[in-house]
Amino acid sequence: MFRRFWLPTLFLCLATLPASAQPGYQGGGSFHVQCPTATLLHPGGTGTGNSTPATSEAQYNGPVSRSVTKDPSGQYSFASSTNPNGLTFIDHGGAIKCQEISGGDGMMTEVDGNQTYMFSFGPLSGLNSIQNGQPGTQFPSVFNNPYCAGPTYVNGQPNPNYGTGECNSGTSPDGAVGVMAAPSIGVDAAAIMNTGVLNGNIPAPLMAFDEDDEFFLTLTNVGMIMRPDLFEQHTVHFHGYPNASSFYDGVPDASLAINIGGSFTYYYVAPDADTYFWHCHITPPEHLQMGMVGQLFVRPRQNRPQDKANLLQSLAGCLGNSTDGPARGLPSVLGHQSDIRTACNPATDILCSVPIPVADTGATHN
Ligand SMILES: [Cu+2]
Repeated sequence: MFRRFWLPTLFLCLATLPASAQPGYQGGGSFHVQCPTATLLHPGGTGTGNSTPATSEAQYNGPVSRSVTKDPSGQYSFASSTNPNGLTFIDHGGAIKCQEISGGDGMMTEVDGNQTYMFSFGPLSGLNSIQNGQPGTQFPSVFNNPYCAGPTYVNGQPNPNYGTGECNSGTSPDGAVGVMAAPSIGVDAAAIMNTGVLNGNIPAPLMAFDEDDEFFLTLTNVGMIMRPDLFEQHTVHFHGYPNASSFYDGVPDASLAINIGGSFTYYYVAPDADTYFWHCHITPPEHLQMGMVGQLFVRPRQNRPQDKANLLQSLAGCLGNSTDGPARGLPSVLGHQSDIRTACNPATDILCSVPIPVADTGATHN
């Protein structure tokens, strides 16, 4: 009943769109690429920890207690008559970061020049950064542009979109492969396959984002062109990482795995700055050792102090209340030590790896 009603309604709506609003191209098959520009944690705008989370970092001024009554699209409400403030949480700033990778195969050149076949992840975003030894992780403002570096893809395959509306500027070499320019919708599956097949990187594409970020990582399984006898799934597992949910942990028997021809966007928050490694978790002794392993950096919050700010103040702040700071000669602003996730007390926590200064030396940032 629902479908009989809904489909004709959809066609009717499309038919009545003005020509300029109709999609220029619709594609993607079973692939997708996902990178939101606003989220519950990072909606942007005044009164939040980062007013422009889709384009830049914000200096850390201590936690902000904030309530939201609707999601960024305004579609869903969290408020009710008994809970008029909706969701309340602590906002530490941070930003939104995105990255896109392929799971497939590739060739590794050994020191003696020998070519060795590998299972591997390959970069599908930030290609220019990857080529320059940088992470392929990008802000949405960079990621959400069609990859467009020139008439050919990195592997030498011609880019059929070059010179068209999808790729006519040559100015988004760090954009995501498969993303299409408006008004097109969907993704360009041919671009993903042309770039991702036999384009593995050893080690896997470098990832780096910041403490307090949200990270959206799209994995597309492009298959193994050198091994048509195989039908390998792939996943992404951040090793030793404080995942919010095992659903995104990439352990296939506890979660899900991505089939050939499929895309999946993993979601992470970043509570613990550290150096990690990540790998495919499909029969790890095989896929990991065949090459599906890479590095991950979560940069610490201490990289984002206010310019000219007192370093001790911005890192330590108050120990959880507004009277502690003044008692120690510090302002009453809350800081690093007020958050149980980042408080660093070496006397009681052997894992505390970012100790704050023991005394105020008057040092300032910049
Ligand atoms: Cu794998």
